[in-house]
Amino acid sequence: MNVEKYRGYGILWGLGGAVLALGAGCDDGIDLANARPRVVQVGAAPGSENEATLTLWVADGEGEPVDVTLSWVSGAASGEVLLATGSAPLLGLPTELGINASLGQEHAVTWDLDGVPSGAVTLLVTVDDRPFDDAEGDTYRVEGLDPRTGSAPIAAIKQ
Ligand SMILES: [Ca+2]
Repeated sequence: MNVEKYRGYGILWGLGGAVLALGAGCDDGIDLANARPRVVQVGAAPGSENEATLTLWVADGEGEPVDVTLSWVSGAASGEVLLATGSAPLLGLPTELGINASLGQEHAVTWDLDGVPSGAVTLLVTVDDRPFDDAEGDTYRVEGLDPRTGSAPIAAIKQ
């Protein structure tokens, strides 16, 4: 239900932005454009047994809700990031509160580390603000994150 609620807010924000952009476009020919969402940085902290808390800072120029897809790579091994039971979701993350903050809005999820080798991994983070833009989301790399010992926030680099 919360996802639907946030999407509703996002549509309202989006409409407001579109009206403003149209107004500007009449005078100076600026095209309507959707600012693509981005993940700014990701940190990790050890949690309860075989779990970690992942903290993601997500930004979108229009404050639209953002769907996040997470996977990990460790040497030749890789997999999807599995969310632990009871974790916050990765779909429809609100970004309105971070619209004027350089880091965007902070979100935390709980990662079930079953099957993830010990040591540092590379996280691949795809962020998508569909349905506001039909294009595929952008993917960012976060290198050297250790979910078991914890990592201070690491800057995400666009692929
Ligand atoms: Ca956007």
